[in-house]
Amino acid sequence: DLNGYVDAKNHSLVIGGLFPIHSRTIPANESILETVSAKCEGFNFRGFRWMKTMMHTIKEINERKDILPNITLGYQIFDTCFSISKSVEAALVFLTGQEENKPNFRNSTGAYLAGIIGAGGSSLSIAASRILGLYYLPQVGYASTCSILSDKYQFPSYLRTIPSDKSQSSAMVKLIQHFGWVWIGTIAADDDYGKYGVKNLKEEMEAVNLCIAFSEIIPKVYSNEKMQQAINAIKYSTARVIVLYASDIDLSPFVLEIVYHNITDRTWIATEAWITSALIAKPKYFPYFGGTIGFAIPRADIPGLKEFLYDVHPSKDPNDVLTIEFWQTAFNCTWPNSSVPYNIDHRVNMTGKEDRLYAMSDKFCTGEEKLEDLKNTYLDVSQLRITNNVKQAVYSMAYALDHLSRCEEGYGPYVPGNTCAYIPDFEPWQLMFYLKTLKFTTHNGKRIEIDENGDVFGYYDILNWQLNDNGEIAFVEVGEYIFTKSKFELVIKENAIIFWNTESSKLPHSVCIDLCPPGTRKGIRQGEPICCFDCIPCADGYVSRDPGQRKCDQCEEDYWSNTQKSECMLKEVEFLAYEEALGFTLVILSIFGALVVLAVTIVYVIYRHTPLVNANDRGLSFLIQVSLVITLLSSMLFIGKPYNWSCKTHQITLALGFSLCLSCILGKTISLFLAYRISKSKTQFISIHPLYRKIIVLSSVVIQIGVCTAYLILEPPRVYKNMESQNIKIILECHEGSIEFLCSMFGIDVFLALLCFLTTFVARQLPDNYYEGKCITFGMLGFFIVWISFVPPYLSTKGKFKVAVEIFAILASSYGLLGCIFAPKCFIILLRPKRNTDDIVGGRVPTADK
Ligand code: TCR
Repeated sequence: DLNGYVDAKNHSLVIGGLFPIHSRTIPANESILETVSAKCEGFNFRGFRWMKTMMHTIKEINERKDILPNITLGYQIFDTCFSISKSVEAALVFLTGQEENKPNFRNSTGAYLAGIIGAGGSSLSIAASRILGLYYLPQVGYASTCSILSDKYQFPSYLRTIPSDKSQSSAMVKLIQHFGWVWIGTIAADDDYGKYGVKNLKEEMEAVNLCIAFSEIIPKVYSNEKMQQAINAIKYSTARVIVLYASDIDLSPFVLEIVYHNITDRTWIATEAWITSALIAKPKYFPYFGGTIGFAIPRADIPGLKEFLYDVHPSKDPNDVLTIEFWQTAFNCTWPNSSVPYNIDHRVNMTGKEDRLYAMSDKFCTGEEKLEDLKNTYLDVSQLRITNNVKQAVYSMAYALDHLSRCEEGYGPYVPGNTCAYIPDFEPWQLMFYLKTLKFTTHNGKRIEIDENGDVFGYYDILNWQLNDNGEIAFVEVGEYIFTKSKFELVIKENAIIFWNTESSKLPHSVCIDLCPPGTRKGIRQGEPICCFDCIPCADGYVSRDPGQRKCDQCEEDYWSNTQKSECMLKEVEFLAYEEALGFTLVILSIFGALVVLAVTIVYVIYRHTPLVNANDRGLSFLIQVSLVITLLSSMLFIGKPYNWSCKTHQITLALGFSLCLSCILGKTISLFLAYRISKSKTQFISIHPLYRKIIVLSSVVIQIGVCTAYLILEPPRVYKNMESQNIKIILECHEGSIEFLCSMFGIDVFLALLCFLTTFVARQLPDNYYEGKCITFGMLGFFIVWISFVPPYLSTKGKFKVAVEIFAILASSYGLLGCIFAPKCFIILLRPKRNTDDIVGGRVPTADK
């Protein structure tokens, strides 16, 4: 029941071969289950070519004089129908010689079986190898790439001339990283090739923090439900780049499904199994699969193969059912009198989506059909990749046999005794010995070295599907991946990729979530892949400068985050500056005040001989004016950037200014007070001696100076950067140093002010030409009101406004005193000179000492 070819006559040694000449077995009819081998369908031109290549290679080897000169090789080839069952069946036939149930390595042809080439797909090779491995029968694969076949414990006699998928998976990861994709979908065939391939890929991707968006399986036997699951995953995922790990044969129904659902705008990463497959690379699929990028094993030219392939005709052998089927399928006709049934597709109908590989035809074949006219995979020798592997697999077997045949007794490899093995009756493991360490150079100068795992290294071409001028799909080489045991190198020729199958025709962008922009950080989503995350804005005072940061960095001292949280900015320094309107106005006010005081002084100097000026101590009046200038100008020390010196001076000048001013006023009010007491007791008016007044003034100023000096020495005020009250600003302010000292300093002033008030209040009734008593009472009242009302705003404001409030209070109280003490007097001096006399108007003038 196995289809195939045998050429064993006159040969003592044959090589077995397993090729997928059909794509699938026909599902058995359940009502008549018999123990017969399944029938096959879906003629596979590519497999047919591979098989022909094996025949051609054996022919070539037999013709060569340098390899196996005295031995001609035969072959026995079976069609695996791309199915495990057929492969196992074939393996058993190889071993048992069909009827016999005990292996004797003399196969059904009667010749010795050296080893087996094949099978195509990994699952088939694995299945066959499990049996062949039992007897250590050498098996050289040409297309099975599954990574577990490297495991010599499980597959002791398996070798291959194609690199393992381990290499391809790492190449894919490099490619994915190269293009900056991180969110990848995977689709695998439901076999060892697909599943192990995706497993390897997954592991490699996880190692470099790439994520799998979805991982789906294409069913082997068409099932609408399973197919829809895969299709939906593709449709609804944000992954724009998808790895497709499957053989082309398994892929065809999936491709139809993609076309049916009109899924475009995806970039497919192809494995070497379908990148150059004529089944998929059809121009009609280009809108869906254009731009596919993937790996291919190197292409080679095989001299003489083309002629050998063309040398095929069904009339040569009426029993050659495969050739007849080939002819029928290729030319879409029926060979007369043949037992080969015309190909019918038994696959489950894909309801309207069917892409019948073979259409019915009642046309008879004439035998005159021209192969030259045919555009067929079988005859296309432009992409010989796996085909070349078949050739190398046959050659490995031949070279191993050749080495074995050249063994010299006594120098042989087998211990003990350094014995040799002889063709034809050697043990399989004896040939394995030569195969395991095989190194040879191919017809096109490539080196093949089979390592201890039965694997080879080499390189992959990176191909890209582009449309050429004829409207056909061209496999454009856009780079390569070179790998040896220690070296892995990916080279991509970026400008060779002229087409991307995306809406924008630009490089696709496949991420779950875009990199977090500066100002945010990655926030892990519980239970989701690491490529899907939230972008959480940084907290105040923290920034992330680069996109994709995992955490935000805290700004250094004096720095604060900007509103976007992307940069630390120097904090704004706040103080009451001269330049700004508020500061400027205050400066003007204080200078103006000082000028007014100066004007009063000038008036006083000019009229220094008039009674008014001389009344109640001229010297004190001048001192008051001086002290008012000091207090008014001291307010300017509060403005501008605070320094340690300005913090120290401003409070002290202010306190000193006020104590001087108030003590002078006290000097005056005491005179008035005494005058009043005397007027009450009707005794002779005695004025207080000027010396006492000076002593009062001096002593209070000296006390004040003492307190100030102690303050400055013990706990002086200093500049203080206030960062707590506002994050984005540094408030430069003066720290008092010691509150106690400050209070006692101003306490003295308050005490003086109280004394002034009390003394004048008592004496306010005193008849007075110049209303001095009343004015001072009034002035003192004003002074109190200003400073009492100063407290609440001072406590409730911050930063520069606090300073402004204080300056206002200083200015207001100074202006108040100026206005109350000197304004009425200047008024009289300048505008009512008649009243500037010694005469008493309605009372006694307290005569000041002259
Ligand atoms: N390894 C696949 C089968 C396969 C194949 C191919 C089939 C490969 N390359 C080309 C047809 C054409 C790579 C496997 O199953 O291991």
